[in-house]
Parts: sequence; C-alpha cells; structure tokens
Amino acid sequence: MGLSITHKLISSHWVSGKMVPGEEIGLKIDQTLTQDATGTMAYLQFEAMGIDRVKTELSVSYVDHNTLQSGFENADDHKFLQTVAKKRGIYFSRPGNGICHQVHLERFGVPGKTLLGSDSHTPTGGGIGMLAMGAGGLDVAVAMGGGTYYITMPKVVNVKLIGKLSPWVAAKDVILEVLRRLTVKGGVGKVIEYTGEGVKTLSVPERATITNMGAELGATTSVFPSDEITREFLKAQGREKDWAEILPDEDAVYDEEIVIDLSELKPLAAMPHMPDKVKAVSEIGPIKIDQVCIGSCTNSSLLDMLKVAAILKGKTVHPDVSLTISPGSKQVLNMLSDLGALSDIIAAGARILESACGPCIGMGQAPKSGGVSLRTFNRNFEGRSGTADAQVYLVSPETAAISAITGVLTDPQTLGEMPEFTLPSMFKIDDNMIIPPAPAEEADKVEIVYGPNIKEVPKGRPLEDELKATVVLKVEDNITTDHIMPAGAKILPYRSNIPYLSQFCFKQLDENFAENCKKVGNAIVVGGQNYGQGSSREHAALVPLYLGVRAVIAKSFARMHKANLINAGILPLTFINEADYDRIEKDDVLTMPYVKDEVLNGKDITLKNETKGETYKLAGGFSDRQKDILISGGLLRYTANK
Ligand code: MIC
Ligand code: SF4
Repeated sequence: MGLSITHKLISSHWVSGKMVPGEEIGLKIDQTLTQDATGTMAYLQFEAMGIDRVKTELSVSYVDHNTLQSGFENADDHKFLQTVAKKRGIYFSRPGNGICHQVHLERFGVPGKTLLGSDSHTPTGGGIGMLAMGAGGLDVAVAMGGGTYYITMPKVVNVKLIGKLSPWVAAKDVILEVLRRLTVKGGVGKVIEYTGEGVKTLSVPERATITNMGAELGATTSVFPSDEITREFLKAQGREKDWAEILPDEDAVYDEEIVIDLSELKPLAAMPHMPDKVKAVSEIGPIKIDQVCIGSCTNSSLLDMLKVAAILKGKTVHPDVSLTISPGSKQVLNMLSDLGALSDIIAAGARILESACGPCIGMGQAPKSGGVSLRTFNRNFEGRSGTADAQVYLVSPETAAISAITGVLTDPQTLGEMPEFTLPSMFKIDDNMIIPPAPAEEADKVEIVYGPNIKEVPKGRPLEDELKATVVLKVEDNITTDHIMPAGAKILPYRSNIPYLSQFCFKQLDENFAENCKKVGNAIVVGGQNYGQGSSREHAALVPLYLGVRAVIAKSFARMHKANLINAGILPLTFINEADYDRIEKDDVLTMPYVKDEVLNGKDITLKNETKGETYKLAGGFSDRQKDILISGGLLRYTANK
C-alpha cells in the first residue's frame, strides 16, 4: 500500500501512538517558530521549565505582530524576546525583517522536516513539503525543550489539482474554492494534501498561499510535494542544499478525495464575516469599497507584490479608496525597491506599511464606520479589523489591486490582458536582520530583560473529585479565538499581562463576562460546533483560566484551542446528546459530582443541572496523557510533577 506525503512525514517523525485516524500520536519536532504576540508566553513557560538551551535543530523567534509601539509595552517585549533568544540558542528575527511565515519559508524552511509554530498559519511551510503545524505557546515551549508534540492522527484528504489557472485567477482563489466546498470546520482532524498535474503549474509562493489559508479549514495542516519547482525556489534563495524530493507514492491511499479543475476557477471572494462565505466576484457585483489592504502571511510574497505593482503602474488609487500595502519581508521590500516596482506602487498612491502583520491583526488601519474593506488576508471575522461594523471581503491581490483603482469590487477578468512582469531568477539574500544566538559557552553572560508589562503566567488548579460551577456564557457555532480573546492595537500590547487582558475576554459577546466570572468563582462556558476556531493563541485559554473558567462544554472543538484548554487545565467536554445544548442556559448552576474519577477512567461525564433538576452525559475522549494533564491542573504542573 503506497504512502501519501503526509504519511511519509508522520512516519519519519513518529515517536508514539497508533497511526490510526483518531488515535493520539507523538511526533518529533525539528524546527520551531514563535512570533511576538504568542512568543512572550511561550518563552516565559520555557523559562519556567528550567532548560538551558533549545534542543531542536532550529528555533526562530520573530517579531511581526506588535510593531506599533504606542507605549513601552511592545518594545519591552521585543527586548525580552531578543535576550531570551540569545541566551537559549534561538535565532531572533528583528522587527522589520518580516512576517514569520514569509521569512521562514524564504530563509529557514526545509522540505521533509517538522515545524511547530505558535501561530495558526505555520502550515505555510507545507508549501515546500514540510509537516508544519500551529500550536499554543506552551506546546511550542515543550518542543523547544526536546519534548514530543502530540496530535490526533489525522485523516488525509487528497485535493487533486488538474488543469491550469486562467489569467487573473490566483492561488487565493484555489484556497477560497476549497473553503467554499469544505467550510471552516471541514478540515478538522484532517491533513489536506495537494497532488495531481495541476501542482506543477503552481510556484512555491502560490502553494504557500494555499497551505497558509488551509488554517481556515480547521485542518491540522496542508502539504504540497517537494519537487523540481521547490528545488528552483530554494536555489533562488541560495539554499539548494536544503532541498529533498518528497512525493506521494503512485499508489498512495487517501481517506478522502476532491478534484479541482484549476482552469474552471473564477476570481472569488469570502464575504463578511467568515472565510468560507465564498462567492464569485462577478456574482457579488460592483459594490463600492472604502479600503483595500494588500499583504499578510497569505499574500505578501515578491510574486504577489510584483503583480500588484504591474497592475498599479501608471494608475491612481480611486479617490474614495485607501490602499495599504505591506510586503511580507525585508527581502520582498528590498527587491521591490531594487526592481523599481516600489516606485510604481508609491506613484499610484498606495500607503506603504512596514513588513509586518499590520492591519491583518488590527494593528492600525481600522476601516471607517460601516466601511467596506477588501483584503488579501486569511480572516475576516467580525470586528477583527478594529471596526465593529466594518464589512471585510477576502480576495486575491489581483482583485484587490484592480478594485483599488476602480473604487468598486471588480472582477479582474473583465479588464483585458494581465500586465507583464518578470520574476528575477535569484532572490536578494541578506540575513543581517536575523541575530544568531550566543554560543553555548557564552550564554551565561546574557541577561534576560523583563519589562514591567510582563506578568506571571497563570497556573491551572488540580482537578477536584467534584466540580460545581455556574454557566457564565452560552454561545453559538464557530466561535473564534478572536471572540474569546480579541486582538487589535489596543489589546495586543498586553499579551504578556494576563490580568490586564482579562477585562477584554469575550467582550464583543458579553460586556460583563469578566465581572460575571469573578462573581461566580467557578465558571463554565457553553458552546456550539467548532468552538475556538481560528488562531493558536493560548491566551484564549489562559485568560479564561485566570478568570476561573473550569470547563467549556461544546458540541465540538477546534484542534488547537482544545489542546490549549487541556494545557491550561480547563476541561473541554462535548455533549453526547447534542440536544442537551438547548437545555442549558446562562446562570444555570452545574455540578459534575464524579468528574475526577470519570476523567481518570475514561467514563462518560455526569453533568447535573441543579437549576433545572436534570442530568446529562458528556464525553471527554482524552488520551492517557491528556487525563494526567487535566488531573494535575495543566501542562506546566504536569511537567513539573514529572
Ligand atoms: C492571527 O492571525 O490571529 C494571529 C494573531 O496570528 C494568531 C496568533 C496570535 O493570536 O498571536 C494565530 O493565527 O495563531
Ligand atoms: Fe500575522 Fe495575519 Fe498572518 Fe496572523 S494571519 S500571522 S496576524 S499576517
């Protein structure tokens, strides 16, 4: 029986567990990455483990999220990250060097390796045949310490690409089509593997756009083969020696298969407020727009930027539109400048932002009230832009650039030939913004600098025999981590300060969430399907932990958030009978009289609704390791006990 790429990568990093879908498996992690918004917690946790130097082949710490520096907080965090990196054997990518996923693909990623990143879009690395996964900061800290990373053995979906994209149709449209078909929960428990003749028509940056936004499917990761095109890309990055061929066996077996004929695709857009609300641009029609933002880890490669520059050349941005452009890395920005394309972009009236996440995470550029914003990003969750009633559409760079000129959402296929541009055969290589770690023998001399914004990491409580708690919030399906722990320019600077962050928890859905939690002491949140989708931010678990949330009861969970809850010592439980969801209300007092015994022995969990006088059954479905973590009161305590 032939192996898929996914199975090859898993087998070569397998540490423990049965490779049967649904079973927990342990994997060896070769490389890690962190970014600043999740990195501070990850390194605080790494420090708490008392390990001198990272044990991975390569670990990189990026600064790309909190670059606004409207107060001392971000700059303090940057210094902390820089000093930890130097001491502990980690490469430090300075602010200005670019978005973690873009830079990692350019400078560090290696086909065939595993990569664990404290950011949900780490699967970008799947574009060069890596098994690249997002996780909470604590999981990444454990991996940096040489610990095994655990996932549920995924099913593998073969997305067979045939044909070739028509002019004006982009890689973004491919992933939007996958999202349209599978939805934001369609990838849960699965790896999305791309095969077929169509793969050969896609360059590495295009493949990386597709694997990047596979995160929005809820997938464990996405992966492309590493082939001659990958070799060319690495060669152009001066890294041909890192190349290895990784192809699926001819008779590889998959759990599911989807066929996409690239030649049939049209320019698409995800409409407000979900990445899977996808329609053809032509079908949505020429709606008037206020803002266009081009960039983010999904679409900020040199290829994307050169296309945009070619479209903007000799034109002027529409008077009613504000166009921002954030090149993905210093390399991209530098080359745009050398090639003269930057000049075309500036001349057209675009507002050039630094090479960072920027508007994608609400770090500036919030649209006007009720404004319509076209973005080449990967998420359009309500309020994420910084303006509660903004209408954000996700589109390709081509659609974005043309619409910025016309002032309305425009199908690029209606505008004649795609302008010509040439992609250089070599990238400009200069890693002067990457600081290598101190040699091990000098590490002692490096002092880690903690600013006043850095507060303690909250610790979970060991599980009691019986748990009594009050329902403080009941929410619908597809609740995102942006709902649980919002980001944006006003809040993100406090990612190292859980007490301060806690006042913003669930604020969009309930003004008084934090206060109510404090009032009841022990709190429970009730959720629908796919609870906690979106980002890897463990703050969406650590803040509820700080506020006294002891359990989340939902119809189903997103992968990374479930792992983060367990790591924090919060019970993620699912309804055995989904109809019970309707029976529980806010303010109901719930008890789990035998919870410890039931978790420990893998039994169904008895839930008594004291307010309604009813009893329900819940499922945990925990592995032995997860049971131990929950009973110890979280991964930090569990690791300390060991
Ligand atoms: C995001 O896109 O939401 C983020 C910000 O990159 C997050 C990480 C974070 O919350 O810091 C992610 O996707 O994991
Ligand atoms: Fe940054 Fe946006 Fe990518 Fe998250 S999705 S890493 S915020 S660019």
